[in-house]
Amino acid sequence: MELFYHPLSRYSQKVLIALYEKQANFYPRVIELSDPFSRNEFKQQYPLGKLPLFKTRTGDLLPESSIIIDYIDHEFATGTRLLPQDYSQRLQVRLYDRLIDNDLNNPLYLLEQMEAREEENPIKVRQLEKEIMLLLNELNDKLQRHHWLCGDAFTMADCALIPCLIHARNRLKLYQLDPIDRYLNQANTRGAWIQVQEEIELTRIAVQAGFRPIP
Ligand SMILES: N[C@@H](CCC(=O)N[C@@H](CS)C(=O)NCC(=O)O)C(=O)O
Repeated sequence: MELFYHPLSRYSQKVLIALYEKQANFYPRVIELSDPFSRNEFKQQYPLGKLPLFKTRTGDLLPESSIIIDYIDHEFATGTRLLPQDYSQRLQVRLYDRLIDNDLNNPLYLLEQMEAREEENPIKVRQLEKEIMLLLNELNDKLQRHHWLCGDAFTMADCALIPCLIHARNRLKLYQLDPIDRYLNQANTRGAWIQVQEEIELTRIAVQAGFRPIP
């Protein structure tokens, strides 16, 4: 099994956390989407050209972070169960996974794109920040009642949330939201996330030193 990914892509980080939680064996294949040669080569294999992408045991290609996590949770009996067996609990996990991708990860990405392009549009920035804060406040309330996002157990919803919160932390003053702050400290002691963070750090250092193109 192979994972095509980039260590600085949040959707890739989400899947990496899941793979480490499951103690799954896989071949890591880092793809530099910012490098035209590497991008074209990847697109020949997967024309939509998005990361992460997973090659299954039977050689099928699976895109979409949540679908990949569903597959590996089913495929590996080891480690953390990421999608609860109970139907209503599983529905909650799927719901929050969708909300986080659509209403937190994607607007965060739009903000980063605007910054990278040095695009001046304060109204759009405020609108995106408001959208993000609406969901963060709801997550904050939920975390007041739960240890992990959807209960006592770590799930796919946490795989989706942790990388986003780390990126949102400085920009959005998350330390004012106590339950989210507590959750972040707790996430920082989780083995799977520590492993992902190490790779993020090494990649950042390589990008800063000019050894790798900026994603
Ligand atoms: N819904 C997809 C989103 C994947 C996605 O947007 N990946 C970004 C990197 S974080 C990407 O590959 N962007 C390159 C592009 O859009 O050309 C998932 O959950 O995996």
